[in-house]
Amino acid sequence: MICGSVASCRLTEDELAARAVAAIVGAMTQDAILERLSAALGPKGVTADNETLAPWLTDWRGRITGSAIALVSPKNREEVQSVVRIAGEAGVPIVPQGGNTGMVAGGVPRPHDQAILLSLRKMDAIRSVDPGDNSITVEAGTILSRVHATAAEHDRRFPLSLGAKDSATVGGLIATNAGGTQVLRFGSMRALTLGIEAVLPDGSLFEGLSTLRKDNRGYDLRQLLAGAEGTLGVITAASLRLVPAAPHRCVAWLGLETAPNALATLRRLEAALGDAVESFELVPEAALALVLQHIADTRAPLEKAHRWNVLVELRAASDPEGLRTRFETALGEILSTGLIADAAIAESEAQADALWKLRETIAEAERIDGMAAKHDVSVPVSAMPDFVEDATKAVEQRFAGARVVAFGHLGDGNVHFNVRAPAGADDKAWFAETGGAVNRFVHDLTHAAGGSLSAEHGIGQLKLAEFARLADPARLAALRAIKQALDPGNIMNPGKLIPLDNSAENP
Ligand code: FAD
Ligand code: 2HG
Ligand code: ZN
Repeated sequence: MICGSVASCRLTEDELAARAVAAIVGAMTQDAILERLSAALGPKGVTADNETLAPWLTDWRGRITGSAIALVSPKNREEVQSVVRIAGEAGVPIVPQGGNTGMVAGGVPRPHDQAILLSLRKMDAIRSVDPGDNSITVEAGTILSRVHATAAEHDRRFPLSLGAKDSATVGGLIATNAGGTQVLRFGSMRALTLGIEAVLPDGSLFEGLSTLRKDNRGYDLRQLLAGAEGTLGVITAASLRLVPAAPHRCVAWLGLETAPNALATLRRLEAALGDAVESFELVPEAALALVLQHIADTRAPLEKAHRWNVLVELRAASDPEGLRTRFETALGEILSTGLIADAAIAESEAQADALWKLRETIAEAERIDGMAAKHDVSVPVSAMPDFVEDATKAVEQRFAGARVVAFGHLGDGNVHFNVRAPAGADDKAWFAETGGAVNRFVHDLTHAAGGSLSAEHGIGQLKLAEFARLADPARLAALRAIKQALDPGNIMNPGKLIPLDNSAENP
């Protein structure tokens, strides 16, 4: 093996397997590890059964299938502590996993890992809701839609949502600092996380479940664990910020011809309606077509197809008629300027849900259709409309026949700039040959525009080499130093997020 630059460091499968085996045999045999895990968690908390493990070893996109010696499902934080201590003593990697809906294969082991896959899904208790404090405290395995429902029972809202809300867990959302479709108004998961309880790599418990809005006791460990993708510890519970309920909503679908027109429309709506504007999602014609083709019970919301579409949602606590009237007036004025070509406002909750379905199932429709090189990029909001149009042309010119589907969170300066193989091409062969060059091309354009190659999905395994290629050395050095300080044995989700130079952890 020759290790040159960080990005070019590669081990053969045999070398990787040999290292994994050596690591285990060096410390404790696999049987001994399983025995200790079973003793700590009981037989129901540990399985090495291939069939049970299989669905959790491959990431949602189907890009990586990892290997694990066991799937462990602790019931409480003490059991998590036991698992972390056993893994530390045995020198075996731990991969924390929530709903396994992540987009960058951070929640599945690497192919050679022989890891302990630590599922938080059994830890899903709602510990408390405090409406007076506008906060909720839940265990890490609680599914997002349950947080929504529980908040609603208390006349409150948890204002972060995304297409995977019925599977994604609070632990995973925090660990990836997830964004979603309400960031425009309320920010990403970091902004909504008040406190965290976590098991650190040495097995100690960080008891940071406070709901304090102000707390200046030095480095913010809560914010360090958020976005750490499980590399600094296992989140076992979290306190989250709630906001007042806003039961009235107006949802509309707009048709327009350019991306700059979309941003201009957002700014006009904000001027007219203030922060009632909670979501503003860009959907290109090609994404809508994929949804209509692959997702059952969907239909085109406007009479004609438009190059671009936008889904807008407004929310208010009271006066639904007033909200609707102000929305109609604002849309009428924008229509008269020609910025938008057509608009349909949902007349009922069912229609509003149907419009949201068109937006939230894009990822699923794209997955059904075939492979895509996904680029979760952000640039300054004001630069995004031109970036989308220009980068699309540049990619289509550079890679003949490539089809760009760029959609998402325009109001946050974040689109999913996904590139599909030419129509009729053999997906697999095209991506094997061209995928790397496409990634580098899109990320170079993003970098040149002052942007980020990971706006909301994280780095995981899939963006590691590109992160190493483009990140500034000071950022990488600081990440590595923090990782080394908290996890000197490198047992917490190794090979994710942090590119280590010339080592086995950077495949
Ligand atoms: P997993 O996929 O299980 O894990 C993700 C990462 O978090 C891994 O690195 C894992 O090791 C770590 N992790 C999980 N639990 C813990 C824990 N308790 N402690 C420490 N580390 C942990 N993402 C967005 O940001 N915005 C979107 O709009 C969006 N839409 C999506 C739509 C669809 C249809 C799908 C499938 C995914 C979407 N995602 C989106 C991606 C995904 O839902 C998020 O990344 C989510 O935060 C992952 O949560 P999870 O519980 O599935 O985590
Ligand atoms: C979304 O916004 C998700 O729908 C998924 O972040 C993005 O599939 C994607 O590329
Ligand atoms: Zn997204």
